[in-house]
Amino acid sequence: MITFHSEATKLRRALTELNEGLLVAPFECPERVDLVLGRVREVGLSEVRSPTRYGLEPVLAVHDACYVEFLASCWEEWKAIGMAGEAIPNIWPSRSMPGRRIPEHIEGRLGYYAQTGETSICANTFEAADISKDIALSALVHTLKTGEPSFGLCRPPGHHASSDQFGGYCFFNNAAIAADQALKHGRSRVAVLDVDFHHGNGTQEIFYARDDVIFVSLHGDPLHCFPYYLGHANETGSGRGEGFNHNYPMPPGTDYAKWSTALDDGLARIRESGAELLIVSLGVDTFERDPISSFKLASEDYLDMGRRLAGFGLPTVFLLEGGYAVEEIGINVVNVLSGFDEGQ
Ligand code: OKP
Ligand code: ZN
Repeated sequence: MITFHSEATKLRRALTELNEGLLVAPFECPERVDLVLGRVREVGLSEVRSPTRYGLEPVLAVHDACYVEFLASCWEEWKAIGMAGEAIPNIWPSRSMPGRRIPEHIEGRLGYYAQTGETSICANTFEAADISKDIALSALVHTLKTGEPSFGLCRPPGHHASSDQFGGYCFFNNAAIAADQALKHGRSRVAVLDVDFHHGNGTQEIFYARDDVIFVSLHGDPLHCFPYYLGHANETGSGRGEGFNHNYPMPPGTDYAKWSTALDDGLARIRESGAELLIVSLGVDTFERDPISSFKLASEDYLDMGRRLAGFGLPTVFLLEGGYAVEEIGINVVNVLSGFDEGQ
């Protein structure tokens, strides 16, 4: 295992998250990185390397160019017109006014490119997202070259980011960018397995009509859980992508016995697809004491998860997604990774 990490991921330090009707300190905070890195070092999991810079070309291969431009300039534009706080969207092209014309005013553009309202844009958001995707790509390239597993300590996370919208703490879809680049490096089919508590709606949207990336997501049922509007079991792909999207929504309270049954089923779908590489969107907000989620996984379950993934036998890249605000985020992430090392 090799870990890729950069202190620059911590450059984004938002002050606000809209949660339960209040502006609170964001759950997705820079301290998460220190907790995970601290545990990687504590158990001597792996060497820790700095990422290589890959520029914007791999980003533009999955994200809309105007969306990327918006992210690059949003904070400066917001400040330039004298807005008092962070850039928080509060109006969207919704069902009753599904306008497709992009406004000029930054408040209108912010809503146009936003899925959700909890994620504030602040200084260095673009820079952190840019390095986060470099971490993902560095991990990918290492695994493609050596066949060895790698871990990208990405932050901000990526799996909610769609081709042209940010949300759920995500800006660039790190896993989607890595999967797409793996194809460009000659792999003919790649799997993204999303084990974060929340449905990976962005990854699903990006690959929904494609058969070269199979997407499998295990998550809280969108009838009850964020992101609410995508992630049902009958979303199986469109066109040539039909059969290459598999959702496993599960009710609040789901424990590892039930969860791991879904995992085995999802892995069987990936096996059938003939995928040559496994990218794991590794969120540990399935943990029983996660502050914003409602599954019941225990710390030792993550060891078993890692062992099962190793037993699956594909070259594997782990990319950090969610997992919040508790000491155990480091333990749980590293349990998956050391379980994987053990199971190989
Ligand atoms: C990002 B990732 C809590 C509501 C949750 C945002 C969740 C974003 C999750 N009251 N709102 O998938 O871990
Ligand atoms: Zn999550």
